[in-house]
Amino acid sequence: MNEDQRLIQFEARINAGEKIEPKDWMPEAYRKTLLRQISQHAHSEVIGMQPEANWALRAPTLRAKKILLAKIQDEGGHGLYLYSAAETLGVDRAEMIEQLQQGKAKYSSIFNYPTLNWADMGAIGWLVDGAAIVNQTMLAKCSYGPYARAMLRICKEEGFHQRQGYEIMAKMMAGNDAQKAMAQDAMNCWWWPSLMMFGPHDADSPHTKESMQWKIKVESNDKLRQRFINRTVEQAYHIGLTVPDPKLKYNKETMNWEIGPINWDEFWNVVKGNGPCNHKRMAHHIKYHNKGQWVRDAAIAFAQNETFVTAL
Ligand code: FAQ
Repeated sequence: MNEDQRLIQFEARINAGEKIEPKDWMPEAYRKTLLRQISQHAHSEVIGMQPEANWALRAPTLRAKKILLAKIQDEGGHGLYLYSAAETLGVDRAEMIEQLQQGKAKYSSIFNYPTLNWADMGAIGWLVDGAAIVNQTMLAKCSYGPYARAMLRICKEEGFHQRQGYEIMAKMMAGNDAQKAMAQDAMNCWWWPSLMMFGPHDADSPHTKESMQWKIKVESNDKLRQRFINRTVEQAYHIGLTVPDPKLKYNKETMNWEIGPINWDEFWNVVKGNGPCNHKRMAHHIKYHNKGQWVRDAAIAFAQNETFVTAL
């Protein structure tokens, strides 16, 4: 078969809902887009541990601390499944990490904001994991088998994370005036950046058309963002939080909550490395990655020794 015939067969398999597996033929552009997206997703999970780790030693109760530690550990696990899924596309983890540390690979804009009080833990769990679930439930239907399967387990864990965050917010909203103000402040800080997590509007998203054609993404950035808004506005009202958007209004015909304009200058500024914590996040990652070199060396030495002993 020539390249054109292979492409026709590949697209027919995708249209029939089949999963593409690592050893199957795939267009180079499909492999590249998947590698970009999955590795960026993996980096996001790992960098996303940092804002929460800030509170691991300061959680208000032992129960809250145990839950937060379990959540942070889950995020590390998500990073590992995703690096493994990306490795099936022919690039190893060390190279992906090098690309991250050199600024050649992105991670989610959301993790460049600071976590200054306990309510920020609530907002991350409720809003950030809530947005991640909406996006990842869609990605569980992705045409690439290893990515879709990694998403199934990740989504189950994100469901627990979202409830953990909502519980923190609900408890603070049932507390005293100072606690209510902290929760509202966290809502004000995280609402807009959470909406930005879904990426630029469809008309400004260079990758959406091709990614949807190949079912890497099965729904667009705007559609997912709207689903998240509809869900979250109701949850906010339920516990007495105000959505920080004076233009927010319900459209009875479309049954959607319509929002005011998103500040895309802020988004691109953060993506380009100028957010409040970009520098801090990367410096921390590099420092502890270097500190962990002995663990990687020991693992390699152990594996080589095992091979040597087995060969004997
Ligand atoms: N941040 O054409 P599109 C989590 C970039 S995990 C930074 O729309 P695409 C769990 C995009 O890469 C959260 N960059 O691109 C957790 C592209 O640049 P490039 C992470 C962004 O790929 C919770 C350019 O803009 N989730 O939260 C962002 O079709 C708590 C044009 O954009 C994922 O990564 C952004 N927000 O759609 C962990 C999900 N948005 O690459 C710890 C997987 C866009 O050409 C604690 N990823 N860009 O240089 C996706 O679903 C997609 O990649 C999108 C973007 C939807 C993010």
